[in-house]
Parts: sequence; C-alpha cells; structure tokens
Amino acid sequence: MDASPASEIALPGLPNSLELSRDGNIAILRLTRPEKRNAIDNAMIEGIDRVFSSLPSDIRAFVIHGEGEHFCAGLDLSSLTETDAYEAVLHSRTWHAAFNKIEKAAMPVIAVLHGATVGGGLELASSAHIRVAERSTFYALPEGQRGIFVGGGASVRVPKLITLARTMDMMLTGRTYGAEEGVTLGFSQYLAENGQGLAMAMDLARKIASNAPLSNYAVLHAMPRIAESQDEAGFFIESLMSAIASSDKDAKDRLRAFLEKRAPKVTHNG
Ligand code: 1HE
Repeated sequence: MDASPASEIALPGLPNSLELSRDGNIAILRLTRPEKRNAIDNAMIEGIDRVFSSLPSDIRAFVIHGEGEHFCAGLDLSSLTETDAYEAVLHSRTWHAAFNKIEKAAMPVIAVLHGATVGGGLELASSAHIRVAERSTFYALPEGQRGIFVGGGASVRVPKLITLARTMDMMLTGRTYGAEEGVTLGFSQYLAENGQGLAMAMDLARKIASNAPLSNYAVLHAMPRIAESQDEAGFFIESLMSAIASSDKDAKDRLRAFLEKRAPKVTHNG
C-alpha cells in the first residue's frame, strides 16, 4: 500500500498502531501495526472509538486502510488468554461500541482491504459502508478454529453482506473466500488491483464528499432503518426523509443549477 498523503489530525493519546490524517475534507485512518498483521488490541479499539467520537465537523467522507501485507488479522489473540466470561462480554461490547460508531458515523466510511481480512478484521470492514478489495484480499472467520465465537459484530453484519447460510458455513468449516469471488458475493462493492485500493477509495470518497451532506446522511441513517421496517413504515420514513432533504438549501441550489444547465448530466460509460 502507498503511504497516505495528507496532514495529520492531532488526537492526543492515539496509540502508535493508528494514524489519523486528512486530505481536504476526507479523513484517513491507517492501521499501523504491520508486525502483528494489524491485529486489534484494546488500545486500538479504544483509539477507533475515540477517532469516531472526535472527528472535525467538516469531514465529509472517511477512509480506513492498513499498512503492510494484510488489512487486519482480527483480534489480538494474546489479549484473550486470561479473561473470564464476564470480562469477555465487556470486551466484546467495547468492539460493538467502536464499530457501531463507524456504522453510525455522520459521513460515509470506506474500508480498503488487502491480504487477510479475517475475524475481527472482517468485523471492522463490515462496519464500513463501502469496501474496496484489492485482488490479494481474502476473507475468513477463524474463530471456531481458535475455540471462540465472533464478538465484534460479525454475526449481525456479515450475514447482511453474504447471507446467513454462507456466514455459518465460514464459521463452521473455516472456508475462505478471495477478492474476486468476494465482490460477487457481496463482501466488497469494488475490486481493485493490488496497490490501487487506496487511490480508488480516495476517488470514491471525493465523489461522496461532493454530494450534499444531508443526502449522504439520509442514505446512511434512513436506508438501514427503512430496510428493517415494515413496508408501510418504510414508505413513511422515506417520505419524511425526502421532504427534509429537498427542503435543504443545498438541494434547492443543486436543483436550480441542473435546470439552468449548470450541473453535469448523468452519464454512463458502459
Ligand atoms: C497475531 C495475530 C493475531 C498475526 N493476534 N498476533 N485471527 C486469526 O485467527 C488470524 C491469525 N493470523 C493468521 O492467520 C496469520 O497471522 C495471517 C494469515 C493473518 C498472516 O500470516 P503471515 O504469515 O503474514 O504472518 P504471521 O507470521 O502469522 O504473523 C506475524 C506476527 O503477527 C506473528 O507474531 P511474531 O511475534 O511471531 O512475529 C503472529 O503471531 C502475529 N499475529 N495475527 C496476535 N490475530 C472481537 S472478537 C474477534 C475474534 C477474532 O478476530 S478471532 C480471529 C483471530
């Protein structure tokens, strides 16, 4: 992976395993623990939680990526050996809290995947809104082989991407999937050449950041709730969200720009 561009966002107390920067109105979080394949320890979870609690308000899109040969090897297994059941529940809840902040962020989050995207690494990836997978990416849920169970949200989020049956098969048999298959199955929305994932994600982030912030917010916060609602409630939420979005000044300016032929048309390059 290329080094990220951009200026650092100062967030005191962030562990050395995380690097936060910005490029214009796009924030970039880099997992910087390649010697442990970006395995996630408590300091990283606390750091991720803090990053998503303290973002500058002008950030319009967010990109997460990892240093080294792998996006993320999941939970740092050395941190679980001495915990009892109660501590383990609380530990899992810290992951849920951090990853829920990603999923419920005010701005879209794009994860750039490469190499191992396994266990908690897949849980981190699946809490993002868009995944760009380089060809080297492979997915696994090896918790069963380690004698444990997923604890960072995989049981909720991964079935929404690839179906419950496939998720259970991965958990039971240790089955892995690669990047090409992964884009067909729903692990990622985009496939990138090795080394090109960050550039692709930054292009997507720039497109996203050029939308009206309220439109993006509506997509992130209304769509999942509508998907989990009865149709009638969904239609009603849609109407309310639509009315709120179209009454925003940004919407009025953009609609006028189109009608006055100052805005680009929709094009398709096949
Ligand atoms: C680690 C971890 C880790 C690597 N915790 N230390 N996750 C797993 O079960 C995946 C475990 N990891 C692997 O299968 C492999 O390391 C990889 C396929 C990711 C990469 O292989 P490779 O050959 O590039 O690296 P390596 O030589 O295996 O690892 C390099 C170092 O990273 C080595 O430490 P070293 O001190 O010997 O140099 C590894 O021990 C260390 N390392 N992965 C701790 N995960 C909230 S619940 C979530 C539950 C889970 O995520 S379970 C899945 C855990």
